[in-house]
Amino acid sequence: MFIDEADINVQAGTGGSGCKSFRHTRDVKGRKPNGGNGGRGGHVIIKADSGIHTLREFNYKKNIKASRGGHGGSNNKTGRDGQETYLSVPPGTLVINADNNLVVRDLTHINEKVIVARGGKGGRGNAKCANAEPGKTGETIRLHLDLKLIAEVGLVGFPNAGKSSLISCISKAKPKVASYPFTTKTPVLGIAEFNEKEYKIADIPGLIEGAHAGSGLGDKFLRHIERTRILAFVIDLAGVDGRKPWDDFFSLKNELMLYNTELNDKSYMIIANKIDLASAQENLKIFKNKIKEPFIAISCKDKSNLDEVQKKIIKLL
Ligand SMILES: Nc1nc2c(ncn2[C@@H]2O[C@H](COP(=O)(O)OP(=O)(O)OP(=O)(O)O)[C@@H](O)[C@H]2O)c(=O)[nH]1
Ligand SMILES: [Mg+2]
Repeated sequence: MFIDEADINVQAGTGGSGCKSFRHTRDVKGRKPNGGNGGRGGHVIIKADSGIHTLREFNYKKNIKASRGGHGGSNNKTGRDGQETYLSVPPGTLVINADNNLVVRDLTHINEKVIVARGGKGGRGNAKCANAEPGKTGETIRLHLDLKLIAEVGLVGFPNAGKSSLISCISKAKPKVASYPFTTKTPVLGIAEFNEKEYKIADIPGLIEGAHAGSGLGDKFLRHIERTRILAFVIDLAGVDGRKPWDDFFSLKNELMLYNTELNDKSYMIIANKIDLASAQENLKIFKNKIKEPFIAISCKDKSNLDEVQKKIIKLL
């Protein structure tokens, strides 16, 4: 299951207690305090890990606690620091303080990490202060994790337009392709390469008119194209499902605007797919007249004009 949001409670470890002890000697006056300090509690650290693709783990792991610091010992022995607890999340995860909605860190890079809760300081032993102290409590924080995929290109289109077919043709990602709508239910990332240039491309579930009001799978997946640099509208030029390709294009733009007007400021390209079909040939001229913008007619089936698509992507990037 692909989960892109999670709420968790995090608690860093408490510091170890300072030790109260005295050097043994027959002479009472010579009894010097020698209690060591407690160790620091473990931090809780969130790290972007390339091997993790969803926040699913946090569906059932909601309360996270790091270990406490070791207590101080006699002979000025300092307690061990508590072990850090690492939480792995997919790159592209926004870590948000749930109490004030402020972003703690946007973990966009692989291996980037952030300490979200600091372990409590260990208490001082009686060698350092007259009465040995207890360790300080570790920080606690409520976090909202919000995954927004990081890709350069986002594919947007009606179901069955051929988005998954396209990503399969130009990248190593092989999402399921089928002739029924909403085959793709979760976003898929692929790495494409063209002319020695590499870029990430995201295939997201199909969008239909009224998605902003919940029709189809809704528009929640558009969050995953918010951060892409460019958008590629994939249109079924053949109108296999009985709609008009130009209506599809205007509906898609409208849904994007209703979701977030900033999406309309992104550079985009238009890909008219299924040109191998006769009905697509018939629609070609009307499509040109109606949309009045450049587009690339392709066929994922025949693998025709795919280089043009890649060239245009590289140019826009
Ligand atoms: N004739 C023809 N059929 C195509 C072409 N590209 C894709 N198809 C077919 O169109 C159907 C839908 O393709 P998908 O790639 O699954 O479409 P999608 O946009 O990912 O669909 P959803 O995941 O449902 O949103 C499949 O039956 C494909 O075989 C094409 O260029 N020509
Ligand atoms: Mg698909």
